Amino acid sequence: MVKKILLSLTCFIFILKLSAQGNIENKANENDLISYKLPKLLISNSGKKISTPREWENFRREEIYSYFANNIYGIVPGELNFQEVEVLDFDKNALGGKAIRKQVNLIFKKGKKSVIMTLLIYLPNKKIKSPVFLAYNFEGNHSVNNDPSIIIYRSKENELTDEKHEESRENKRGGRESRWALNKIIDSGYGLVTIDYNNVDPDKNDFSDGIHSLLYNFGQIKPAKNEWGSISAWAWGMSRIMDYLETEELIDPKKVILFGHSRLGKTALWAGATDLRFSMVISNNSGCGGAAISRRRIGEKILDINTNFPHWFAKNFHNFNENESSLKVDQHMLIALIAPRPVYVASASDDSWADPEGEFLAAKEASLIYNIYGKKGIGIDKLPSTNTPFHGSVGYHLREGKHDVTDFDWEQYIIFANKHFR
Ligand code: GTR
Repeated sequence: MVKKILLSLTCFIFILKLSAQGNIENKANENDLISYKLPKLLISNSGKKISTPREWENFRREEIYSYFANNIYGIVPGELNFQEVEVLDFDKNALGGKAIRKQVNLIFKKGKKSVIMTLLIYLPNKKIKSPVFLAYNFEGNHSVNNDPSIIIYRSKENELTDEKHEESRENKRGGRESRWALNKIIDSGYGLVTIDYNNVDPDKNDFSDGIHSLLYNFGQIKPAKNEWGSISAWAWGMSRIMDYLETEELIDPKKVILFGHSRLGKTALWAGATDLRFSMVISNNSGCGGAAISRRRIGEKILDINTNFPHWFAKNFHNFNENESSLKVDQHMLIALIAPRPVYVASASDDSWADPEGEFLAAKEASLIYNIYGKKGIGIDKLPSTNTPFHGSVGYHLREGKHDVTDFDWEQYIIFANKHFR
């Protein structure tokens, strides 16, 4: 008994000590003794206090960005632009006449290697430049809609022409329609630009294929420890698509909204942090390595993600397996890199693997930067109840249900985009 009391007393004193340490102190979980201290957004590495957009942009932003680039996602070790654009299809009478459909190949070449990115574009059938959502899809362009004219992409390794494979590819046509709300998007005056993320870098632990191999130095077979993993490669791909969108007369390049779900939500955040041309970023259920605070260690942890997906991040990120507290950043700082552009973080109530509360807290902490710009960030302090969206410069909602993208999510993104663009 005396032992028990002594033990509880020691734990109590331990928690008190931790709470006295800093101002951004959070407890991960009611029943959890693990406390953590977030690195401070507004104090530079040399201890300087940041209070103006200029101070933020001139050095604090850069030191945070470069830390993420070298230690988490990996730097892109060179430059490569597409050499050719091949228009595969242009139809002014798509989706029953209300949309224009365009399909385009962006062709990248280096030595004997090449990568082809096949874009599927739907735009409202209007004579104005449309704002667009730019988003990767998981299972091929033809999974996004049932439209029989969507070209099925065949990668070189996957060039199986036998009937069985043809049939299985056909079966996926429209298979992911429920995640895309395409009619809502078009009816609200937005376009959708999408591409299978495997086109840029196949999602497997193999660095001999995809875009990585086009930027190797002589004799190199895998990225160096601070160089790009797959997420960084996918983010790079979004920027190259943006290069093309800037030349597309039917699209307003000042209104390109990045959207991504899950691993692609992580990608959207990193792409938005890297490339300032994207005017808005939406991350849906992005979780660990996306919007969720790593130090909470709730749901998926750095060790889990680096074990299950060893190719997603830079090799340097593996140094932080079971070692989150030695990171000089946490994911609220990734969201902050997008400021002052509007950013949306969305969670789902049953998606505990992605740690909804951790996603919310990161969005809340990132709001400090928006305040410096004279903008309202998220505007709330506590995780809201389900299906109650908040649309400041930082948007947030906790949708009821599982890890997914639903019509409810898209309705919020369209309202959010309308609010900031119109
Ligand atoms: C999960 C993974 C998450 C998330 C998700 C996805 O298995 O643990 O980090 O990215 O996959 O992309 O579907």
